[in-house]
Amino acid sequence: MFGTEVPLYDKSLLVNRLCNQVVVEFLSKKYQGFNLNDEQLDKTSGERHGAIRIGTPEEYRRVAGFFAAFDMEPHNFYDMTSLGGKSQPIIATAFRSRLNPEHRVFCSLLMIDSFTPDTRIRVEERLSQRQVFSDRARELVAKNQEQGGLNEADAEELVREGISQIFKWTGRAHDYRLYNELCDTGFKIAADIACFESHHLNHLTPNTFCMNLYTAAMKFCLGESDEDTFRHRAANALNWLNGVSDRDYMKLHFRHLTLEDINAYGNGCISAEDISTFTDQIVERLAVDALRLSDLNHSGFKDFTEGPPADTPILLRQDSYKALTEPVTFVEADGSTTAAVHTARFGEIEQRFYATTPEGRKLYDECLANAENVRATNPDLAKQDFDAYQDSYAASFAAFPKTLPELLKKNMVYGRYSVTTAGKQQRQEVSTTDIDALVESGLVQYEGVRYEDFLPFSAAGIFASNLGQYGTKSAAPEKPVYSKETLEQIMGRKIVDPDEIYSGIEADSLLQVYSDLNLLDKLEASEQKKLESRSAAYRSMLNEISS
Ligand code: OOG
Ligand code: NI
Repeated sequence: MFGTEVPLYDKSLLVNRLCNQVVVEFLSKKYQGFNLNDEQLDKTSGERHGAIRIGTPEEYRRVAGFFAAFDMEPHNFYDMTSLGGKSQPIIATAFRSRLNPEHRVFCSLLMIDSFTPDTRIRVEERLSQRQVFSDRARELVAKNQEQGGLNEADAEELVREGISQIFKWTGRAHDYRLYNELCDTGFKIAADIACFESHHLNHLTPNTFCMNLYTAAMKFCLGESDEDTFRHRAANALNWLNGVSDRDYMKLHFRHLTLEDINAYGNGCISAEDISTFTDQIVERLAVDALRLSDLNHSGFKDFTEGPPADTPILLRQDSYKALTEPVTFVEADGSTTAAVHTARFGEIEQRFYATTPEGRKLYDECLANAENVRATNPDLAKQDFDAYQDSYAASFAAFPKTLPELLKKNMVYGRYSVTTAGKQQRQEVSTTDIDALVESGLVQYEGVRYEDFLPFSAAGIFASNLGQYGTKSAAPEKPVYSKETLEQIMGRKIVDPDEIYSGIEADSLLQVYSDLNLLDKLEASEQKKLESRSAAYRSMLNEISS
């Protein structure tokens, strides 16, 4: 549906697949025995998140019911109203499955109490006149709720409702006067929601194995950078990839592989000559007519990536091509029409890394605030001298460890631990309960837990650069305060706290390791209690969402 609606998105998927394929070819030179077949490549490149923006609590509740039919629960609460200069009148959660988190929908709710009473009434009036869910779609959502599932025919029908109406872009809008007033008073986000007919997808976001390669490729295909610039950036990206693609990178990016698979790969080698050969090949593969994105309607690509710098493998990095200016027909109550344009739908990309602990997140937020301050002193640096910009941005995150073992040791990210074959054989002789020592002696192995959620500050940056409106001030006399409970009440559903999941996964794995190595007796009672309570919180949350 979305590929048909937005040709540039469809083409950007080809660029992404090609870059991901190059990364796989590159890594199979570095790791003898590693490869990905087409199906695995499609599946991994095919991960997505989408974003929709909802107008009223009733609509939001219905959308939550729709996603429940796909076993997608609300995860995490995002308050976009309190992000300083980047604030938007939005609160949000993201629907995803806990077990298969690869497909997610970030779902915003417009908070009209931040408008002046007059605007508020008009926005409410406008929204009360649309029916995004047909009667049949409502029926199916209710049926799913009552029965705890749908049969195949009903499920197919609900999918059809989704793509033929609920999430479909119609190109029609209503009340041009209200639209213009909202845009002019700094509430473009409200115009994007209230004047349209459906919960159209704002964007879909595929998954890249190498952000710097993809962004360079997009700028090249969009005609924003020449071949020399692209060669330079692509070669840098591949050099970087060569530096960071240790076996932990392999586990993080290719999740279908086991640690045993990865450990069995032989060591290959990438030379400077290889990098230049790969660069030549990418140029050749991108410079084809089918990928000349500059021929399509576009507004360019963002100049810098949101999130951590490339050398800090935490949370997620995101970037995007900028929102397209698309034709819209405004249809008024008297039947008259106005041809106009609307700029909101953009094309994101993301690369996911390790989930941070609260300490890790705190350090990230500090580094980010510092990086934002530095960027503000020279906002055009990314455009003028990209290498210098990247170095300067990375410098703000120097305090962060750069590899998984260091990140785990410093308790910055969550890990999932298990006993190795050697550990199983030597379980009688093990005495220490120190997890780092157990890892060092080869008895225990680990992998990082991937971050499956969103970053409100990055999201705000993306909102801002695409709306062409840097933040929105509340016009209400008193700024309302929103909490997770506000949204839970609206949906009639509990919101999952992702930190409880990440922490629970780690705690469960540690308890299992201590049990497998007969170490539970030797574990300090307080330590055991802590792990058990993290595990119990995780379990009770799982029960709560499945009931
Ligand atoms: C949602 C912004 C949030 C992300 O990737 O952080 C988001 C929106 O633009 O509606 O999608
Ligand atoms: Ni997004």
